[in-house]
Amino acid sequence: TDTLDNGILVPDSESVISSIKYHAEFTPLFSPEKFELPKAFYATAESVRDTLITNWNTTYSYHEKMNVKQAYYLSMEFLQGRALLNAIGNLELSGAYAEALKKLGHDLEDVARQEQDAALGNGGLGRLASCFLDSLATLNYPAWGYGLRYKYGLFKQLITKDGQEEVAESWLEMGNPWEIPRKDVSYPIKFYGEVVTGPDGRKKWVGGENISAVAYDVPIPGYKTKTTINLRLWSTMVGPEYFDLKAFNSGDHAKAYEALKRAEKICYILYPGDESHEGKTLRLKQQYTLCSASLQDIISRFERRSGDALNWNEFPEKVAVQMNDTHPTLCIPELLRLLMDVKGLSWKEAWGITQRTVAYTNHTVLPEALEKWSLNLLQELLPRHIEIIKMIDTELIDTIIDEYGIEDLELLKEKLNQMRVLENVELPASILELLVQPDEIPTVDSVEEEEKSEGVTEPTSEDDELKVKVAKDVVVRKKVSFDTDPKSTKMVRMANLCVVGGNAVNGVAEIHSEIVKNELWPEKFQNKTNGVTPRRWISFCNPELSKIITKWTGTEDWVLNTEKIDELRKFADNEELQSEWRKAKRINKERIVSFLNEKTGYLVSPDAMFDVQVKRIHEYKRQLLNILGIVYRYKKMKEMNGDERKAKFVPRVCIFGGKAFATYIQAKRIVKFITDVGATVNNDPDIGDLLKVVFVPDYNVTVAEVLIPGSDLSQHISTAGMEASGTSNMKFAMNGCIQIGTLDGANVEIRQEVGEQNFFLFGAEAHEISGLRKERSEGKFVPDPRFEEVKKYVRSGVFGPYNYDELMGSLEGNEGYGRADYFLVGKDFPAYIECQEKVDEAYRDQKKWTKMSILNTAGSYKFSSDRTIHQYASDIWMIEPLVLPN
Ligand code: 26R
Repeated sequence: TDTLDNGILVPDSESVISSIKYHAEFTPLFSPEKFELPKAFYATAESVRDTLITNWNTTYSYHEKMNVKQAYYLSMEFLQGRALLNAIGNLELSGAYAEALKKLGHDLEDVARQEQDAALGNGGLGRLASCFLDSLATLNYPAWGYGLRYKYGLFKQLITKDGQEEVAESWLEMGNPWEIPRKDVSYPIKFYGEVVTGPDGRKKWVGGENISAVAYDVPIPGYKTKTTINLRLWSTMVGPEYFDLKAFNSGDHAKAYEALKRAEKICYILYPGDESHEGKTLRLKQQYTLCSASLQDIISRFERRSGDALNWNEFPEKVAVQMNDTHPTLCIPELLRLLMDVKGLSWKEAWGITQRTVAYTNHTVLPEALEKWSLNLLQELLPRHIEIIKMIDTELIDTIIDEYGIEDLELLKEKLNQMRVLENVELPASILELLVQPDEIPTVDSVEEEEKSEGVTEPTSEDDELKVKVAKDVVVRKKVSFDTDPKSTKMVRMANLCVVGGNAVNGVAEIHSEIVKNELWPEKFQNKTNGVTPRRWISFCNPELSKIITKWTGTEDWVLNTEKIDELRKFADNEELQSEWRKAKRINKERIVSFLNEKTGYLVSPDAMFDVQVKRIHEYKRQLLNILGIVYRYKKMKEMNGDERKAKFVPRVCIFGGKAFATYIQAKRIVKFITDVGATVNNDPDIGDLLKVVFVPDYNVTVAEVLIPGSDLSQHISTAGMEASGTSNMKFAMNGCIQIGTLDGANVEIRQEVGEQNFFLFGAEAHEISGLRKERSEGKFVPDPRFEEVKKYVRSGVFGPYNYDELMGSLEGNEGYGRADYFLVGKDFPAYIECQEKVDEAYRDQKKWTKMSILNTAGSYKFSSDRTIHQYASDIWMIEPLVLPN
């Protein structure tokens, strides 16, 4: 065992062997006699966990002692993927473990493949949270993640002859070696019930349904540092007193378990994101559980660390809470409730503290993904929170009136409609009154006069004051009818609540942050361009490339200081580097070949260009544009003879991967379409290796780690203005993969960094989109004949009997097909296929292509999540790194 400069103990392979053997012997999961792969994995993981726990404890007690400000990243999703290779990589123990396992008869890679992906997330937003944790630990920031411990992660995707099928992903079945259950850390969570006022005048929330949230800690190791931070995941349950023994004994078993099941159910499944869909109450319970448990935990830590010097005004000096999208918005009313009702602070104090503590990141501008909760549901489930939300709304209205005045009522109306937290809810009476000019206020005389003119002879009321009040109300309501249709549902707009309640609001790429900005608090709005961790997304998933980067930059420092990668730029033409670069890519492509063969049965050639689009299936991401481009290519190939074909086209393997939300019919049609095209093209003897179309089932973090290093071209082709950032685009660039893309999200910045000549750009720009949609709806758009040709070809039945009318119809706006090519596939189609021809041309010149590839890696250094995290730390959280003493 050795000690490194940074004080880290590095065990040799002998001590690793004895630790693995120890765990193999004393882990009751498997029968004793054999040491097969599953057992080898669990024993290895547990041995690594020992080191993680030691470092976790050291980190925790140092943070406790120093009592510095800490950031908390609250997220409904963490898409962690596998942990073993990442943990030993970060701990610099890969060599020791590989050697130890070899001596025990196993290959480290095979052992690692035993691990289940932890897929507690849907896609970009969840994976970003996980990259952030890696950077936080690596950079020694005092920070934790908080999330939910879903029993079932994101569904497993099967591809059958009917397209996608979903199967529950029971990832905890064999136990999770990376978590530490903390049965002693639990908090009460309440739903429903009612609000009463206590004798001390404080509001009290009583009755209702009561459950507990219990902590499970997942240690997150940093790279080359002892700092090991915590991802605390909550699970829900009730105590044994909720088991109804009486009911059980009388034979009513269902009733006996009822309370238990109701509590446990909350953490059963990860809610599918990427489109807003139902299951509302459960999702709201999940969100509230995350917020309440985490805040109670944070508050109790604050109190403990403060000791006798407890001062609530210092709370924001010790705590920063980041809300990952609006999903944890209930943090705002919950923190207010805890501070006022439990800790006894005034509204004013509590509101000031809350605003200084929380901040919000927006990850999407798709209107259907902007969270709104019905006021009635909230009222029922969280009665105290709705009182608080109404207070916030009232204060906000005051602020808006102060800002815009009451002279221009149309403007005021517009602003209120835009910015209020409550939607379709009438303005409070006090505010309505404010909006009436003094000379418009009716008097007793004027009211009586009006009554007379309307022929009313009997006085309607004896009470003059009441009479005036009613009359005034009528005047005001007439005057400022705030479009509150009494029939529309009253809603709470979570993003608006976040904007008022938080001290910072950020978008996730420059172009997206520009779209998100709002004029009322310009100082709150910021940009924090996303990033990805270079540990998982270069070092560990692409050792071949890593060796080359280390060799040509002269040091391994680039893993921490990615700007060093930029030094590759000056060797981009160097033949030796180029040849090493191509060899590495080739090895990675061969890995993909065997992977695809294993998963799909298709055998593709590594000589072909690997063209990859992997991401959630969504209309705005336009997998349909990609596959229609492929269909066009196929059709052209079929029209030529063999020699012409070979001369004109570069051999390609087109790879798709991604999950469609289970009830998103159109997305599922797209999956089916892609697999149908594959079945036809891949079995066409005329085509051979010139074109293959493969849909990789069950795309996840682990699949990404195989596909990204071996790709030549990757596609990021969303309708401009719709992809907030994208993060796989960054991973592909780092791995020397050239992109074809639109000017959307982080593509804009990637293109700027890697150089325009090294990026295949096409398509309409964000500012043109609404005009183009309008043009379409007015029937002024004339589609390119090649687009018409390709749709007709699909409809002719070449890809089998499935009826593609609806899919093709959606691109035309036929009656009954909905949105008239809302995503502008038809508009961008010609530019796209022409751009793809340029890709072929560039690929033929391998020297040029390799140079472009090198320049993509070199120019990608900005997209390390280390950069992003430093920006959050210094611009939003105001926290500093805290390096553990040796
Ligand atoms: C409200 C609920 C139904 C819901 C909607 C949308 C739940 C989850 C989502 C997922 C969204 C917000 C998401 O993953 N957004 C992605 O965030 C990435 C990280 O910032 C971006 O790179 C990506 O562009 C964006 O789509």
